[in-house]
Amino acid sequence: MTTLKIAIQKGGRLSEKSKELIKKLGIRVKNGGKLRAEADNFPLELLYLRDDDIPKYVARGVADLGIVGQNVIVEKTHEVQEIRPLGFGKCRLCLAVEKDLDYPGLEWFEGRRVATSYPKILQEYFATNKIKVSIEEISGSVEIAPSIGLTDAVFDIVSTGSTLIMNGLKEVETVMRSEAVLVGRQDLSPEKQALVAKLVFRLDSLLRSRRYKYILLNAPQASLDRVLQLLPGMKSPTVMPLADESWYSVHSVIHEEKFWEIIDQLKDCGAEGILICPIENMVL
Ligand code: PRT
Ligand code: ZN
Repeated sequence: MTTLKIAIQKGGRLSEKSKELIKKLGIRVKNGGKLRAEADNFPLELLYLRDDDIPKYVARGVADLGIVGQNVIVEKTHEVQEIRPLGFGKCRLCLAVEKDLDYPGLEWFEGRRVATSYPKILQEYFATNKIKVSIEEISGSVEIAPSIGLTDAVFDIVSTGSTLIMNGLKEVETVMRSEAVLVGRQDLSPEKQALVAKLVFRLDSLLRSRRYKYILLNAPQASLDRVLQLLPGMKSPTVMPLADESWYSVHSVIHEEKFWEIIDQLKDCGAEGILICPIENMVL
């Protein structure tokens, strides 16, 4: 039988969220070894790897799918297909300098030394901006490089920014933004493509559900039409009469982007008892 192989980070910032995602896709993973595990209700095998190796394993076909940060995909330049952004592991890759420096602009970097674990992304960025720098590749604790006199600046991943601050540095340029993505190898067999399509169908339903909320409210008959205009729903809202004939119960879904704006307008229409619930899955 055909089995898909998915590579996820073994231990690190993306591991827990990757495992949680697989669970939310309805996949039950049997307790396996440290390096691999199998699912018992979907033809899927999990390979636990270092994130840096995931693009190569997927490109070479050792794994069919992978979950990894876009930063690693871009740095490693292996041919993999980005299937969906996953909404976690969000960060940015930034240039940072000593906090007291009066930074004039990118030209400051001309002839300077920069420490990073992402030399390819950085080299390409400076080449595009026609600035010559000397890149010092180091594999960890990049932030201490200026204080120990190794380099003049750093290029590193930032999420809250507190690591930079703790090391007396400040962000001066954002080079790229990143989040975890589902990647796939090219040239999958038709059987494997069918399995990937099944997983992506579930994933889309899950990702869509995160952008919407289920809303229930009571609306007075006099403003029912206005309330319904505010709540178009997936097809149209559900409307049920209450025991008190001048009131209706209305159920619908709303997009997170317009959430507060709509709630304010509903209140202005006299809506009461507004309940907002998360949606687990949204299958179209
Ligand atoms: O062992 P393995 O090689 O698998 O893991 P790793 O140590 O290389 O990576 P890991 O687990 O640290 O990160 C995995 C991925 O998470 C990265 O490739 C990014 O895509 C993503 N990510 C999201 C981050 C961060 N946020 C992040 N904050 N990766 C690293 N950091 C570091 C950052 O460099 C800083 O030193 O965390 C520190 C704290 O950040 P602040 O800004 O919140 O202080
Ligand atoms: Zn790594």
